[in-house]
Amino acid sequence: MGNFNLAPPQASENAVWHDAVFYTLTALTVAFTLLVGFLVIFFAIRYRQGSKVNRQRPVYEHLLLELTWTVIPLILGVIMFVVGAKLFVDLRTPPKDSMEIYVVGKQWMWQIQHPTNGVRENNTLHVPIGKPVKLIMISQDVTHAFYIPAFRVQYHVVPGRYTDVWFTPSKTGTYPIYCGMYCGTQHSEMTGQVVVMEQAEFAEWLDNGGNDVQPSDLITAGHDLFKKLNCGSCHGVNDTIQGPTLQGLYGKMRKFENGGSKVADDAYIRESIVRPYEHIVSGYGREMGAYDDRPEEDILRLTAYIKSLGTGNPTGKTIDENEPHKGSTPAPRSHENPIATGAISHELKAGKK
Ligand code: HEC
Ligand SMILES: [Cu+2]
Repeated sequence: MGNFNLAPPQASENAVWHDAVFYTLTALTVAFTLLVGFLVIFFAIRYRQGSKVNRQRPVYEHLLLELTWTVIPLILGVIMFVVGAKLFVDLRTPPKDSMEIYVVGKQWMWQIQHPTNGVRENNTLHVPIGKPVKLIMISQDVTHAFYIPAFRVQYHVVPGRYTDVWFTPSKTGTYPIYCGMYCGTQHSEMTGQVVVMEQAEFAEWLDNGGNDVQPSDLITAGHDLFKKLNCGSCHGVNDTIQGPTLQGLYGKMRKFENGGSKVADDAYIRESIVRPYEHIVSGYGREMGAYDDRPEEDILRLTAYIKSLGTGNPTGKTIDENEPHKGSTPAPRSHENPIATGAISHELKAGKK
């Protein structure tokens, strides 16, 4: 409960005003509710049937009292209206010099593109501190709502029409993005984060093409995906207990647990990722989960990357993110390849099942 907050941090210039209006309205509402409630109860008790109070001269009119309870709330109401209306109009009027960023909402993710150099990011939005940012938004399917509580902004993201929302970040850090409009099964998972950076840092980030820039070639994209999906935790530079190496796999003859064999071509690699249990490599078990929920595009990328590690290793790439599960049996070196000695299948069968 240590970091339980009643309200999100105020990370945009408008958040301060938003909260001022919100809390003032809340305080006024509570104050008047208490005042009226108190008077109701007080008079109900004082003038209850049979109480011995003086009822000789009832008051039917009292101009000063009536003016007081009319004019004071009127003034307060007008002040709140003017401040609230100004805030509302400001919020709907992005400054002319705003930095523009495009946002596409779709079930169930946010795709973001920076127009200056086309940097794209998914579910992450990098913005500089102290500069007005205008998001131009549209939906690819149903109505969503782009919501950043720390900035106190939310606006509809509608199919077939551009909408916009703007803010000036005032505090560096990472804050959540939510979808604020129910949009189907995984609506609650349609989240992301906005990263507020120092201006210089942001300029550098943008110049470097962003962290999540989509690589244009398949192999690099496949390599990124390989890292992201943690394939390297089982597939390293050498065969290990966790899994066979994919180095030089393409075009190699594979032997299977059930006795069959096959040349590792594109189709085999695809099948090994999507339905790994179809052909279990000799010496291993059904350790690998099926990646059958990935789009074909991803499988293509992974296949291209694995091919690039192929016989002869034309790109000179090696799998570098090989970090077999920490705390498990240390990875055997290739010169003592347990598959060659047949040791691994015993170990696997004895230890893992
Ligand atoms: C939990 C460990 C684990 C993870 C994670 C894993 N694999 Fe595997 N993988 C294995 C094992 C064990 C085998 C050998 C048994 C088999 O054929 O299913 C294998 C086999 C393969 C093969 C066939 C290799 C050969 O020698 O014929 C390919 C290709 C492959 N995996 C690709 C991937 C890719 C791509 C990913 C990430 C998307 C991945 N694997 C993630 C454990 C893993
Ligand atoms: Cu949504």
